[in-house]
Amino acid sequence: MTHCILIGAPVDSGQQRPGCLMGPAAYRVAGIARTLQSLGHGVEDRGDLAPGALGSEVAPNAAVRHLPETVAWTRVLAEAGERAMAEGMPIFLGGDHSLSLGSVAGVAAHAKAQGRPLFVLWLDAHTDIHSVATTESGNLHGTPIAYIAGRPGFEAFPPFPARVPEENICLFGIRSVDPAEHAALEQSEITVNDMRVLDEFGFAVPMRAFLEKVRAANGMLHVSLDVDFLDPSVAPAVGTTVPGGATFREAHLVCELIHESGLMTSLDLVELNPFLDERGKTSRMMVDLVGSLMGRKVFDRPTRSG
Ligand code: 5AB
Ligand code: MN
Ligand code: MN
Ligand code: MN
Repeated sequence: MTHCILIGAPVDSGQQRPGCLMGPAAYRVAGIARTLQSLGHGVEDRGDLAPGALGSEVAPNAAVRHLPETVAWTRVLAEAGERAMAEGMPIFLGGDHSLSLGSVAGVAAHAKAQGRPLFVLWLDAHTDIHSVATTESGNLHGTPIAYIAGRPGFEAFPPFPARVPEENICLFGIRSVDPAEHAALEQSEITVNDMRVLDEFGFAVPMRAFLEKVRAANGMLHVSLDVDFLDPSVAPAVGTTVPGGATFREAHLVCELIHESGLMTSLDLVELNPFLDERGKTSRMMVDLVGSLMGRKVFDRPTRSG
């Protein structure tokens, strides 16, 4: 049984479709606490965070939106995340994906203090590896991977506490990559499991391979689940839909494998925009996936990866 710490992060400044700020409320309405409790876990809901006072950071790239807000959120989320890691498993209720600049910073500070390597699993249609300098849309929800990997261009942000080695980062479900991101990834050791790979090998084989790496290194595992990892037919409530995503069963299988590994130590739920939903369908789907991540299954059977 895990002590789950819910941290509401109504971040809406990393993109341009207002509504992600309603995400934490939608997860609560969809029964995230009840779901976790029914699986035997303890739940502590710390309510919603608010960004601290805004600074006057100016981006080197005129396209960039809401830099001071994003920096302020990063600070407050990193603090809350580091504190929660010492007490249980933080589950960040987003909020757009720019919240992961802060959540992963907090988790990385904790892992560093523990002397354990941190691994990051990014379930997403997008690679989110723009820097503040390369983003063309100016939407900072497309940048956290670059910050986490310690890439340049984040001078306006608090220094990342302990950069996550590229070999420890796995992007999974990818099907939309900008040219600057493509160039960055070609020069990197980050694992990119795009849909081409997942179509050929299935979801289980590459997922098990990554989880085995985490286990072999006695690593901590942060999972960042972007709603657009899922196919828009099962999860329409997201501003950046991309066709050809994970189906209902593929997504559940991924979550079941992560649970069976016993490795996950923190989780982000990001990019849910309840304003775009169809009668709560996406909110409920995300809570359902949290159930699988935290141990719901039809039958107990010996795990194959552990
Ligand atoms: B998400 C795009 N690469 O930079 C950009 O949803 C999309 O957190 C970013 O994965 C999508 O604006 C960010 C075109
Ligand atoms: Mn994302
Ligand atoms: Mn995405
Ligand atoms: Mn998105």
